[in-house]
Amino acid sequence: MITVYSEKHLLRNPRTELYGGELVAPHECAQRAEFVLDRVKATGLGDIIAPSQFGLEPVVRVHDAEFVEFLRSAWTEWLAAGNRGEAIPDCWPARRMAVRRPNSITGKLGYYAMAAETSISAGSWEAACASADVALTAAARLATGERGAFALCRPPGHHAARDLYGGYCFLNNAAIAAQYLRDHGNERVAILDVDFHHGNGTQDIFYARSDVLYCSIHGDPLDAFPYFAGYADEIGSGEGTGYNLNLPLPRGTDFRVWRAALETALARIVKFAPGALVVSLGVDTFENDPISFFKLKTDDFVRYGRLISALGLPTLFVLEGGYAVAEIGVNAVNVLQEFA
Ligand code: SP5
Ligand code: ZN
Repeated sequence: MITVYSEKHLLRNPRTELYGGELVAPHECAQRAEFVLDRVKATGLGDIIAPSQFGLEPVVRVHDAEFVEFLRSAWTEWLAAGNRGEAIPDCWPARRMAVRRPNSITGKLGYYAMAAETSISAGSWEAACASADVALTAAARLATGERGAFALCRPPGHHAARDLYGGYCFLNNAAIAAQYLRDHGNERVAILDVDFHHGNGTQDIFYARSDVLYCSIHGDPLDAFPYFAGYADEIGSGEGTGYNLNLPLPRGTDFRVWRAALETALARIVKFAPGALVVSLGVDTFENDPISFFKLKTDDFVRYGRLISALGLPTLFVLEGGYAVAEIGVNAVNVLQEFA
């Protein structure tokens, strides 16, 4: 199975993450991608290729053009305004306030951010573009007939909505890839999101559509980030009603319980009969993940990779979260084992 990787992920190297009332070293760090790459090499998963550049056209198929322009210029504007630290929002359009885009960079950060942990720093935009290119390059491999491909994306993407960034995400790599697959020969595309967190961004992008099915298994938003999306009664809207499936699970969920939810999601995907499957592959479901509360063990990742493989669909794996840095490579590549 082919892996697409770009060393441009190193350009995403913030110093800060707002966490527990402190500015700490970011959980979403460069070492994550390096450990996954090392494991791909060590296991001989398959060839590793660099991405091609697709430009912004496939990006603005799912993102708002003014939002994309904001991301492109945010760091320059932040510095020009005389700020010394990294760009962090400190004011939001809360209930009954005007949801309108201000001119000031600090106002725009609040307008476009869905969370404050994701500091914008030099190079973040360039890394986000390279990450989208990684997903698109892998998607193009599927479009030309390969059965499986692994997009080793960093930064991750599934919290980025049409016009929102946050949750360590800027551009929604999986959504951009799913739209690309729609635009290149597939009438229906399914997205299976197995990251510990609900992919509020992916849900948002496809919420009113019946041509892209979104299924997610995640920590119950009553107790887990992103808190304001991921409830079971979010089923889609308009034509998209019935094409969004959220399976929130409680603290302490182990593989027995998690697998039952996976089987529910897989049954829904089989009924949908997609031409291709995009897996938002976060391995923060791991028992030792520092910011999550599921209890999956290293071998469980092999087991669920088999279940996904058994669908027999052309499948694109897009790396999302996973913060037990030393184990992320083994856990992620375990999922891919059956495909290789
Ligand atoms: C892609 C992805 O996995 N993004 C995750 C973003 C998480 N953002 C903030 C998480 C805050 C977690 N707080 C946990 C408290 C544990 N004591
Ligand atoms: Zn996550």
